[in-house]
Amino acid sequence: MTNQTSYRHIALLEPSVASECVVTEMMGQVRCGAPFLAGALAREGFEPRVFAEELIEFDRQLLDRIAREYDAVGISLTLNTLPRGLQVAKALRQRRPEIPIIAGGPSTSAYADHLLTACTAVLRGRGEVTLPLMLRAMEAPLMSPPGYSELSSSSSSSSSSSSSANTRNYEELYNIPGAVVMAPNGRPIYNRDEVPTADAPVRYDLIEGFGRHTVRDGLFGCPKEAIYSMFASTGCIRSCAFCNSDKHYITRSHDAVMNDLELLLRLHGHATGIARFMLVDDCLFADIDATKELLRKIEYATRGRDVSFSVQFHVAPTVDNELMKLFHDAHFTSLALGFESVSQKALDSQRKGTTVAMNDLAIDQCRKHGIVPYGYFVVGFDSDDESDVEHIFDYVVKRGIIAQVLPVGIMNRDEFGETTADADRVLSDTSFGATVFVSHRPARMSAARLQTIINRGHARITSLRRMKDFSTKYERNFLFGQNRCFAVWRPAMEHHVKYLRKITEEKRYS
Ligand code: B12
Ligand code: SF4
Repeated sequence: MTNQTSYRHIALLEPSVASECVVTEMMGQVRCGAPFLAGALAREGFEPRVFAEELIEFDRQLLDRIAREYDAVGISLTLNTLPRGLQVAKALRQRRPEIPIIAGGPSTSAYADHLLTACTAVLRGRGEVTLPLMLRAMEAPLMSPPGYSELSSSSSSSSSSSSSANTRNYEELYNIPGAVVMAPNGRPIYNRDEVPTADAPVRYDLIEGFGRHTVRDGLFGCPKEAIYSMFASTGCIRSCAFCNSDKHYITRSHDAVMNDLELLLRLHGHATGIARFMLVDDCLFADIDATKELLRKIEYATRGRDVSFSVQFHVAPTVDNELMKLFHDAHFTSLALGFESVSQKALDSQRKGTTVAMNDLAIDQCRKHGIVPYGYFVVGFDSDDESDVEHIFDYVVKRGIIAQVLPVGIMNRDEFGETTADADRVLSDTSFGATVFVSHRPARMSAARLQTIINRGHARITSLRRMKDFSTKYERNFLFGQNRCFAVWRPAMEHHVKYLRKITEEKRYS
C-alpha cells in the first residue's frame, strides 16, 4: 500500500562523534533507528535513504548532495551526537534555507531549544508513525504563527534562515504527538500526547555504504569491521534508578526480526567471512520463553554460517541452563552483563534487583557455556564512597573479565526540556553520554577524586599484563583495543581531573 506524496526523497542522517567509546573505536555500528524509520517511510510511499557518519563521510560533497537531491531531512541523534547533529543541520540550512529538517532519537527532545535554532521540528519518542505524519503536515501550504516572524527576526538565538523554516505550518506540526516546535514567543512548545508506535522492516539495504567495513578508520588506522544492529523490542520492564532507557516495553514479531536477519545475511554475503550481530534490545529478558523461541529461530537461520552475536543482558536469568545453551547454540559469543556494581548498597539503592552473588554466578554460567562475560559497571552513585569504586576495578581484575567501567550519567533535563532535581549537580549538558569523563558531582567524594580513581582503575584493567587471564581471541582483542584507547585518552582524562577541580572550586566561590 503506497500513498503518493510530493515530498518523496527523504534523507535520514545518523551523525557520529569521536567520543571515548572503546566499542566505537573498534567496530563500525549503525543504530537501528534510522533504517527502521526508512522501512516505515518506504511503506508509506516515501523514498528514504540512510546516511550514517560511521559509514560515509559527512563532507561538503555529501551535504551539497543532500541539500540538492532530498526534499526533507531527518536527523537521528543521541545525547553525545547532538552537537554534531546541530552542526550538520546548520550546514544543510545554509545550503538550502527552506529545507525541512526534523530531529529525533533518545533524549533529543530534552534539548529541543538548541536544535530548533536549525531544525524545523523535533519529535519526541519513537518516530515510525509520527515522522510520516510530520512530513505530510509539512507539505501543506505555509502558515506562520501570528507575530512569529517579527519576534524571531529580533531574537538573537534564531538565525534568519532558521526562522523561515520554523514558521512552516506551525499549528499543524504541533498537533502531531511528540512534536516540539518553536512557539511564537521563540520558545519550544511540547506536544505531550502519547507517541504511537508500529512495526516496520529495518531497511539495511537503504543505508549508503552498508557493508562489511566502514570507510572511517578506527583507532588503529584501518577500516573498522561492521557489527550489524538488530532488535526484537524497545524499552525495558525494569526501572533501575540510574538508567534512562524507555520504560514502554514494546516487542516486535519474531517474523519481522527474522526477516531483518535474512536481509542482513544476504547483504553480508557468503564469501566475506564472519558476520557479527548485536541484538540491541534493552530488555531481551522480559519474556524468557519468547527469548528462547527467538534463539531457536536464530540458530536455525544461521546454521552453517560464520556468524557471531552479542546482546546486553540481565544477570538474573543466566542461572537458566537451557537459556544459556540456546544462547551458545545460536552463536552468542558474548553477553554484555549489567553488573553495575560490587556494592550491595549501590545495587539496592539503584533498584537493580540483583546481588553480588548473582553477578558472580553469571560469570560462572557464561564460562560454563562457552560464552564471554563482558561486564558493564557504573561508578559514582550517591551511595558510592572511594573504596566502592576501587573495589569494582579490583573485581574486574580478580575475576579476569573484560569490562567497561563508566561514570554514572545524570540528566539535567527531562524529555520535555524541564529542569530535573539533579540539574545543579550536572557539570556538562550531555552528561549522560559520558564514557570516561566524570560529568556530575557525586555525593560522597569530589568529582575530581572520582575521576582520579577512574583513571587509576583504567590503567589497571586495560593493562596488557592481563592478557594471560584470557583464553579467547575476542577477549584478547578487546583488551588490546582497550589498552590502545586508554593510551590515547589518558592525557585528556588526567587533564579532566584538573578541570573538575577548577570548575568545582569556581562554583563554590561564585
Ligand atoms: C547500539 C547502541 C550503541 C552502539 C552503537 C552506537 C552508535 N553507532 O551510535 C555502541 C555499543 C557502540 C554504543 C555506544 C554508546 N552508547 Co549506545 N546504544 C545503543 C543501543 C543499545 C541501541 C540503539 C538502537 O538501535 N535502538 C533501537 C532503535 C529502534 O531505537 P532508537 O535508535 O531509539 O530509534 C527510535 C527512536 O529513538 C526514534 N528516532 C531515532 N532517530 C530518529 C530520527 C528522527 C528524525 C525521528 C523523528 C525519530 C527518531 O524513532 C526510532 C524508531 O522508533 C541504545 C539503547 C537502545 N536500546 O535503544 C544505546 C544508547 C543509544 N546508547 C547510549 C549511550 C549513552 C552510549 C554510550 C555513550 C555509552 C558509553 N557511555 O560508552 C556510547 C557512545 C558511543 C558513541 N561513540 O557515540 C544511550 C544514549 C543516551 C541518550 N539518551 O542519548 C542509549 C539510548 C542507551 C541508554 N538508554 O542509555 N551504543
Ligand atoms: S539498567 Fe538494564 S534492566 Fe535496568 S532499567 Fe536499564 S535497561 Fe532495564
